[in-house]
Amino acid sequence: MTADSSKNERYNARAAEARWQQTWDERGIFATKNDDPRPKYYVLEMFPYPSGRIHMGHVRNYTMGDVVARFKRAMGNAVLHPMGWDAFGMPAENAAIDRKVHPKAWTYDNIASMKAQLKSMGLSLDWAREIATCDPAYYRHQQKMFLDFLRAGLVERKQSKVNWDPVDHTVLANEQVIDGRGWRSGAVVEQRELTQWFFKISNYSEDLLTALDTLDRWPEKVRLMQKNWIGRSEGLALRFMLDPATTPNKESELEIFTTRPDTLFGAKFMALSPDHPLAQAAAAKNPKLAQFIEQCHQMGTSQAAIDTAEKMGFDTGIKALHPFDASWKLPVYVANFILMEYGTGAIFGCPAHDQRDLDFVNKYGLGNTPVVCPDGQDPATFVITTTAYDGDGRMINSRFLDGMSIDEAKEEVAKRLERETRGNRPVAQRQVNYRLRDWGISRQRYWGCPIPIIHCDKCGVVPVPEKDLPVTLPEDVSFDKPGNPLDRHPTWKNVTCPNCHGPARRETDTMDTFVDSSWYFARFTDPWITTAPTDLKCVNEWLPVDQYIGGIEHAILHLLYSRFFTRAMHKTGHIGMDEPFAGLFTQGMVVHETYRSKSGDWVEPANVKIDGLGDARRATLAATGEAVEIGGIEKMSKSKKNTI
Ligand code: OW5
Ligand code: ZN
Repeated sequence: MTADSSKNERYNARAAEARWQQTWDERGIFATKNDDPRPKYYVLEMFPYPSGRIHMGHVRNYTMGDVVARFKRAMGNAVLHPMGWDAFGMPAENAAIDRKVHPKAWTYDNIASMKAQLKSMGLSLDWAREIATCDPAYYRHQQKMFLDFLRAGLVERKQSKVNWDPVDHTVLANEQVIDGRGWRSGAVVEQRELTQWFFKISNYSEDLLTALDTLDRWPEKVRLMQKNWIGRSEGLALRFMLDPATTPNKESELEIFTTRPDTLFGAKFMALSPDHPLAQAAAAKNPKLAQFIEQCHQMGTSQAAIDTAEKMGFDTGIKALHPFDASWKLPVYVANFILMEYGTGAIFGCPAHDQRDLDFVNKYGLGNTPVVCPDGQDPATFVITTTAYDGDGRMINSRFLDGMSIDEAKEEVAKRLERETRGNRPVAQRQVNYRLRDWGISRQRYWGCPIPIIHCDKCGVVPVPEKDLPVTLPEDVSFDKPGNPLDRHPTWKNVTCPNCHGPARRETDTMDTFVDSSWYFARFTDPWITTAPTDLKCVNEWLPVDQYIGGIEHAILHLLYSRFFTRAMHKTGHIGMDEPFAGLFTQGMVVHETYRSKSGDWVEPANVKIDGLGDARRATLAATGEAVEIGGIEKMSKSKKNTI
């Protein structure tokens, strides 16, 4: 609108909205009272990262929530519609590194400008309940719950393999490793064994899975994504005998996990994870194998990295005996696509019915024998060449299993092998496996919630006594060197042990920011209480959230972590239920075409001139006429510059 029209129009938005917004503020009409007797309705949008300024994704999200809030208010409900800030995280630290501004100052400046922007939208929010996760008044309660979870057996400290960036001196999430290199430094990522803190989300694998069926106001798509992420599979843990003449230290057996025991007669090889103890033992006597394992470790740990990397193996010379025929010997390989974290870190490969195994045998010339024949195919002529068959059918080439269905064959194999014993133990046992791993929450970063633990040489791991909470971040830190500023702070980490009063050190890792966002919705129900994370009466009256609204990119991580955290809070007495979000609406991404210049740099849409239509559509740099390559339509992002 022009300056002129703003005077003449009947509705002068600029003046009217500011006036009404001020009146709403003064009268506090969107402030909700916890003792309001009307029926309660809790509508919540995923709270923002204070990244600088709001973007179109925020506008969509908070507008939708506002429509619901105003509708429910008009219908006579007491509506809770709060807002806060997901304020910890790497962007604040990166700003500190790049622009020499303190993460705290950067964060609170951004909060101020984004709050002004949200206010100018006229959203009907209860600002009296505003929280920021970087406020010690918030994170002290998170530290308290960490200690409660620890006592309840829901927290564990263990060694685990991580992606380590040797230049930035930090652990990287799997998503931050691109083609084996750190996303920021470009350095080749190493795999390191680090001791880290874990939340035992896998204790709840089965419950998190079955309770998905009760979430009837969630999108089917999100439930399916969580189901696949949890990845329940039924199978058989099966002990293969090894030929001790071929093993490094006379090892005599190898336990594997399989979901396809029906395909045992199609086995062509065994494969071990590079981290399997047997692989390690063999490598100790074989430098070439040690070298191969080293090479495997140069690859990222993510499933995506493993799926896209070329299948590689190394024949250890070890032979395994087929469980139904001791004269049938299978070569044992170490292979880069077997994860130690899944099952036992060892498999048998049936190439005809598994694509990875087929790619593997085709590379190493081990052949394949189909053992499941699709209906309508002639078993005599059915062959597999480059595409594995994983569909239904009848068993063939499988001795006593021939003619059975897959399910009958699975049952028959399980029955026979669980009856058979070796060393007083059954050769096989039915087992349920989950893909879901425990949640590693340690980050070697400054701008996060300190983990309230003290390390003492005498007493080991000692929880910070509750009277000493919160453990607050020191403010005098420097970002001039890579690594964790908490670690090299001159005094912060030196403390006396609460147990023996000797010299001890603070834990310098901070928590993953997804911990912060796993319970903020509960804190909103009474953000004023200082003695506990939640007031039980308030939290149980308001929760579960009636309508939660946010981006689809959180379908798995945030929405699964929050479901776990709510269960953990339930177990430790901070909440009275298991499911935090009764209704969920997910919005998609705002997208735009991408453009690249000849030199490969991303180009902003504003600088591109488009001519022609359909196949004749061409792009050039508006300024110079240089040809521009038109790329895919992708989620708007600063890095790809496809924003308007
Ligand atoms: C926006 C939603 C997002 C979420 C909410 C807050 C974005 C949808 C996708 N703090 C966490 C968070 O996600 C939430 C916790 C509960 C874990 C865009 C994104 C988009 C992005 C960038 C730009 C334009 C559009 C251009 C930027 C150019 C700058 C120059 N989405 N759609 N469009 N916080 O702050 O990211 O999922 O529900 O609202 O989002 S958040
Ligand atoms: Zn001690």
